[in-house]
Amino acid sequence: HSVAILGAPFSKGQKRRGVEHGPKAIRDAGLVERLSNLDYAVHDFGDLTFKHLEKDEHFMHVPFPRTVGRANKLLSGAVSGAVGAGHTCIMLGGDHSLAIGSVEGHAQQCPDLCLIWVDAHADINTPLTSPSGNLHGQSVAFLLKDLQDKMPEVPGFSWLKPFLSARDLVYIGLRDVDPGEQKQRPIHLSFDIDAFDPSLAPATGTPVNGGLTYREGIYLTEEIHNTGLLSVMDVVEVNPTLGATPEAIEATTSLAVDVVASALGQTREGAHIAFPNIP
Ligand code: DIR
Ligand code: MN
Ligand code: MN
Ligand code: MN
Repeated sequence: HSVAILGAPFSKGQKRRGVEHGPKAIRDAGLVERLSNLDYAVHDFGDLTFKHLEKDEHFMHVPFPRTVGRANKLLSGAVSGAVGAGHTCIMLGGDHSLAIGSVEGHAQQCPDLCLIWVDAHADINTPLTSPSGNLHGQSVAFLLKDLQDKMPEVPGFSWLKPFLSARDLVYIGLRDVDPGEQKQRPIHLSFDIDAFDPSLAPATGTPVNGGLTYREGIYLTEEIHNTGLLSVMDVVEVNPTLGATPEAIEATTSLAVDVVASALGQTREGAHIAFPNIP
């Protein structure tokens, strides 16, 4: 098994600065070492470099449409390349607008993928419904064929054709699926750290009370690992500049490392051989 790590230090899908430091903060919390300890060959491809566009007028009340569109086009190519080379790909954001390019690049290699969106938010606004204008709250709307006639043409996104059906998407982990219902499809897990309760993940831009417990989040990623079908995972919205204390930042970044390690097979009980006495 080999894992590609792709950093995407990008924040223009929302208005709070600092989330572009997510990739460094998650690496500094020990991600590569943890995955190496799980016996993966870890290929860290470093961080993508995103161009600053001088002229990028609002589209309606949506800021930085061309900057976000271009960043996602670049990310799409990188994810497609990593998956095409046979890696399980971990994309470290950055804000959640990056899921547009991440899922699109994944779909270039795996057109039959399904998408699991773990988030406090649905991120399915269109520019017409969005209260904030922020593109990180609109990622899913760019991907869904079902919403095509509700989506205006946003500058910067002409390269993107919606490809996902609503039935290819779930918002939380599947818990009870009969064997005959199961489909062997590559999984794209898009994990917004704000899905967790703010007591666990305080360093994020839009915390909402009443989130996942540690046990719930890790259960979810353990079950996703057990499917054997995880192909690409996004970890987004870790903003190390928004922790009130060093402890709050550390709690958030080490939680991000835990969910990646768990999605890649780290078990809470540790590695052990079942029934070691039976040959
Ligand atoms: C809100 C917040 N629904 C919006 N979305 C966030 O701006 O569209 N997504 N924070 O993660
Ligand atoms: Mn989100
Ligand atoms: Mn969210
Ligand atoms: Mn495994």
